[in-house]
Amino acid sequence: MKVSVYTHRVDCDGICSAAILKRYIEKENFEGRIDFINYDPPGELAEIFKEIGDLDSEATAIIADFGCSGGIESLAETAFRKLKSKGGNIVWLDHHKWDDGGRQNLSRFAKIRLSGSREFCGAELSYLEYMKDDKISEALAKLGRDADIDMWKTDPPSPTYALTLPIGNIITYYNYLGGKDREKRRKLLSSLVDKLSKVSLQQILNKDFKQPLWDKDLENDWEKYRGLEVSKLEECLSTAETFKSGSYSCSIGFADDIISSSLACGSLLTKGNTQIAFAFHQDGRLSIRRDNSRLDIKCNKIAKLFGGGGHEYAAGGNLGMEIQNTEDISKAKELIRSRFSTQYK
Ligand SMILES: [Mn+2]
Repeated sequence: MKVSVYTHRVDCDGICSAAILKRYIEKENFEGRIDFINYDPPGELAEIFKEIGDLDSEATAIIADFGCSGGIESLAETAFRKLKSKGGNIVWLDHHKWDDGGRQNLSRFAKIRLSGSREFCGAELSYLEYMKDDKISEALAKLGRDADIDMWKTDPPSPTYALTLPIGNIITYYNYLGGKDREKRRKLLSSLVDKLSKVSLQQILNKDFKQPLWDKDLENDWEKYRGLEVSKLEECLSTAETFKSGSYSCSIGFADDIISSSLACGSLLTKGNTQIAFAFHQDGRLSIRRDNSRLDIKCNKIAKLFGGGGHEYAAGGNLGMEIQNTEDISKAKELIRSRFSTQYK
C-alpha cells in the first residue's frame, strides 16, 4: 500500500499528526509520503486536491487536522470521486468546524472521523486511528493537544510547554522561509517531522532538548527565528502611528508575517499606551485587539468595517490591498484611520 499524508502545516498539532502518521507508515512498511496543507497561498489547495485525485489505485490519502470549509468541499469531492473510482482510499481526521453537509457528502467517498474541537486534537485522532499501542505516538498526541488546546487554559502552562513553544516557533519559521515555494516548505517541515517521529518517550516526558529531536540545526534555526522576531517587532513599533477618534485612542502598525498578530497588537497597545491596536500584514490581512481596560470595545464590530469578524476581544478583517513598499504602508494606515474615524467619533 502507498500512503500519502497531508496535515495542517501551521501548528504543532498538525506537525505532530504528521509525525504519528510517519511512524504508522514505517511500522507497516508502507511506501509513504508526508505533505502539508493550508488555506493559503491561493491556488495551492486546488493543486493538492488535484494530486489526491491523481494518486494511483493502491493509494490511501490521509488528511489530518484540517477542516473542510469555504469551498474546499467541491475540490475534495472531485478528487475523492476520482481516487475512489480507481480503487484508492481516503481517510480524513479532524476537529475543526466543518461546513454543514460536508461530512455527509464526502462520506460517500471517504472515511471521515471528526471530533469536537476540544474533544480530541488532530494528533490524538491520528494516534487513536492508527497507533493506539505506541507509547511514543501517545506522547506526540499529548504534545499536539497541549499546543492546540490545553496550553492556553492552564496556569502554570501545560507540562510539555517547554517543547511546544520552540517547536511552534520553528514551524512558523519554516513556513516563513518556504514562503510560496511549496516544495521548499515541505522539505523544511518534513525535516522537523522526521526528528519528531524518531523522538524517545523519555525525551517528550522530560522535555529534553537533545538528539534526535533537538539537534544543532534546530537550535540554530530557533535562534535565527527569535532574532528575526525581535528585529521585525522593533520595525513594526518604530514605524507605528497613533491617533485618536472620539473616546478611542488607537495604534496602527505594519507587522511582518513572522510576528504573530497577538504579539504585534499587544506590543502596539503597550508602546502607544492605546486602547485599540490595528496590525496589518503584507497580504492585506488586518488584526484588531483591544486593551483590557476597555471591555466596551467590540473588536468584531470594528472588523466589520474591513469585511471581517471574530471575537469581541480579538478580530480580523482585510484591507483589500497588498503591502509592497513604504508608500503602501502609508496608504494602509490612512485607510484604517479614515474608515475607523468615520464610524467611531
Ligand atoms: Mn489542531
